[in-house]
Amino acid sequence: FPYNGRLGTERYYNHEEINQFIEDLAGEHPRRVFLKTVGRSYEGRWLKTITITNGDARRNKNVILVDGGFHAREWISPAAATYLINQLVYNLEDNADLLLDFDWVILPVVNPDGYEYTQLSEDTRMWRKTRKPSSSDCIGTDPNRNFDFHWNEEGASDDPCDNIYAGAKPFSEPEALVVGDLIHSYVDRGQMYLTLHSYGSLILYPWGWTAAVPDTEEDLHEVAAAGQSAIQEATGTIYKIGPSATTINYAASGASDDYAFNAGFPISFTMELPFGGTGFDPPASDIDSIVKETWVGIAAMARKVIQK
Ligand code: ING
Ligand code: ZN
Repeated sequence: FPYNGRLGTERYYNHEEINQFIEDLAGEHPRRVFLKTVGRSYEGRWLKTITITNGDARRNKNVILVDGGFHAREWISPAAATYLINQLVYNLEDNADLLLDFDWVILPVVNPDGYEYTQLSEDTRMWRKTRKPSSSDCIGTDPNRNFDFHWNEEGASDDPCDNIYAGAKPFSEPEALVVGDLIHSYVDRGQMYLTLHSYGSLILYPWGWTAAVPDTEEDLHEVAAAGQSAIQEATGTIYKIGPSATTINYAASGASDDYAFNAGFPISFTMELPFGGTGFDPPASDIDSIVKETWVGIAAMARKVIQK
């Protein structure tokens, strides 16, 4: 398949490989691909964004901001981000419209400490959180409960031993703060924020912190529906779409999609990739079909944003 690019879909890659990949891309395409170091994880891993443009040097283009790897065990998420990068860099022909209207900014692994930890052994494979010690013996904070918007109100925990521990304070985790800073630095041009999680085959939009829905729910729904139907047409996979608080069975505050939406991204989604038969650990042989399907949905949503 010609567009799998430098990092293919035959296996999962570690954080260093993914960082090397985006660095190489920027080196090879200096006029249209840009690398930026935006922070460091608790354990000192570099957080780098890749910005992909068509090189037309038009300033102040609209931006789509995408991140993956918030939760350590959700391996398919960085894989989907990697595939999206391959598409936007290598498949200019099919994606010309998506790069005419947007610059794409991607942070493929938000929580590399957790991601690396899950690769150590079977015992650590299901880790979700960051790896920064807390006030107790338990380690880590849920980075998707750590954002400074209705922090720790609903569906988040004060207990450092819980998987949804909100942290000692908003943005206590350097990784979450980096994403918060990215959201602010691109919000003026930001048309869509997309955070990739697994699993559940869902496209979720705000709010997560309350069952109330935003005034602009129709817009959110319309864009999500474009992704949903493109995916169903392509593979038959049925995604559910809706506000996160009522579409999954729990409200949750302090998540990044609510934060981005509140900051001013008019479209903001958490995309929960499919169960894939095994949940958090689809076999490597399933990566290819899942990430291609995901890309179909993302491209359709971006095109719907262009039309609006
Ligand atoms: N699911 C998300 C989580 O952080 C979510 C669901 C999305 C909650 C948006 C709140 C807001 O719990 C996974 N799989 O992590
Ligand atoms: Zn997640």
